[in-house]
Amino acid sequence: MLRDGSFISINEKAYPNSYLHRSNPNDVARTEGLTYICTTRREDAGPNNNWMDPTEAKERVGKLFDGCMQGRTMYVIPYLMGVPGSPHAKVGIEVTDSPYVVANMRIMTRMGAVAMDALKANGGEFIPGLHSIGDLDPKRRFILHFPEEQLIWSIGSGYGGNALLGKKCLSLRLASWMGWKDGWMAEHMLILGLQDPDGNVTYMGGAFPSACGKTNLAMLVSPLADQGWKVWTVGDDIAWMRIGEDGRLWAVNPENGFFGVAPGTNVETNPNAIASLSRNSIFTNVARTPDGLPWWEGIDPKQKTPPAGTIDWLGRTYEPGKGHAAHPNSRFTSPASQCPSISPHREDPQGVPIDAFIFGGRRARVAPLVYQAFNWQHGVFVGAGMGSETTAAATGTVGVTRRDPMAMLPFCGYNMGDYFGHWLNMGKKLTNPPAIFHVNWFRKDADGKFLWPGFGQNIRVLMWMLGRIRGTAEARESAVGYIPTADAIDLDGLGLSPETVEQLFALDKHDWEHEWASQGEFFQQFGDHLPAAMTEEHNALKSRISDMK
Ligand code: SAT
Ligand code: MN
Repeated sequence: MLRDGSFISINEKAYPNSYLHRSNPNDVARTEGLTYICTTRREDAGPNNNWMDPTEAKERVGKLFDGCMQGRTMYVIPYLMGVPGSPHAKVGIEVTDSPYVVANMRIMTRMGAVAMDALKANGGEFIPGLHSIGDLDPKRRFILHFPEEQLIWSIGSGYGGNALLGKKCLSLRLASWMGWKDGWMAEHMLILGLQDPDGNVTYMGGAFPSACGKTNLAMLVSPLADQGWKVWTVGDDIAWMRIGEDGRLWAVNPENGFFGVAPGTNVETNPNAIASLSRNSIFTNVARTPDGLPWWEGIDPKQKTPPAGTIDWLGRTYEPGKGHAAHPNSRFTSPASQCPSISPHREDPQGVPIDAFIFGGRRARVAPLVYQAFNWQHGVFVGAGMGSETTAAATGTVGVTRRDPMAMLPFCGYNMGDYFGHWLNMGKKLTNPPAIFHVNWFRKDADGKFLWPGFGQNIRVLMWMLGRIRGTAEARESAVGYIPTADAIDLDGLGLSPETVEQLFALDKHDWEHEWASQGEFFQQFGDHLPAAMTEEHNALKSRISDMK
């Protein structure tokens, strides 16, 4: 790759064994519009997915695969998603003509002998994935999933979730289908452990859309470490969860690395990510300084522009003031084992027990800093009604609010109406269901400034959640859920004015009327696949909003 220029060296002293890759400029993010679920019945894919008939898909896209690897090397990647030795781990085999994909998969999954051993142990069962970068023309780009036969075909893209087939394709789209059929859950969730001053660790799963801070929250460095509060990282993107014999939900991170958003990552916002990416890492679409260092917007909290002579993500000399040096969706691929906060329980085959779910999105308005759902059914509704402003993680307009239930809109491999039903059913089987919360770190004031400091200080919100789980933290009932009472969250030392605190927790009747209507429009497309319980919750919310002042 160094020889053919698809890898560019990075300063070996500063970042041992690390490389830069520049993708094709038309291939810099997941392409949701070119992603399909191919099921026999259209309604199984649901209105949340693009659909193609499986036979038609194979004929149409099969033609594009004809001879596509001619003159290239074909790689066969056996990989394991899940913990080695666990009966729930899944073997995938990806065939690809992209060495960049191989190198990323080597970090993101458990590859090679460990997967072959699992294959022997499970009687030869695996999920095939066929991948070619094709000619990289978006007109001939397709990411196809065949959930009924558990098969993936991807052509025309070499980027992230489009091409690293173990990630979104296998571990979310196909796995969510399997979970639906077999009674478990595959979710777009980070998994973290919150350690209290007595050393007890409580595990939480957090669903946030791509590029909304999952990696930062999963790797949070506690500003209250001297008081004994700490966060452990189990995973930053995907959780597979099963009901244990104790009636609790147990979660495993099926991945082995991080594919994190680079811009904004620095020693202050996420020191654990900086440590994770300090060696054995791949940087995609970041800039490169004359010293051979990777550079992105926000890599240095103090320095806004890169050193003179920096080469931007497109390979041109960067001119200050002219756009970004790094692409907004530039990424680092780094081994999970290099994260200083990695949990000692990351590789426990049974996973870790989950006591809370955190749903959240990017909302300049509407959603308060935190609230708790009244119960499981209401919590499922809170997740289903989630909205978030779009980010650079997918191609398309950035910053428009869209409904993104459980942050799974681009990743649910079946009809989302049925998916809500699956969540409700799982709740019925759990004797000890996680408490459900909604957070919004991104609320802004009238001048467009963030109200909440975020990052490490988010631990204060996690501490309140822990208090709620234990029955020690206070809350008041509001139209949308339980909201912390005035001093139930420890805000000591943050220097927030009383007005800021009030704005953080304020509910605006007009905003919520809009929110309610937008949720209704979204739900309506699922027709009779939408569980009655969701309509019930939506109606109940309406009456609570109308009682608001
Ligand atoms: O899908 S990717 O892995 O490219 C990144 C994301 O959207 O989370
Ligand atoms: Mn993700």
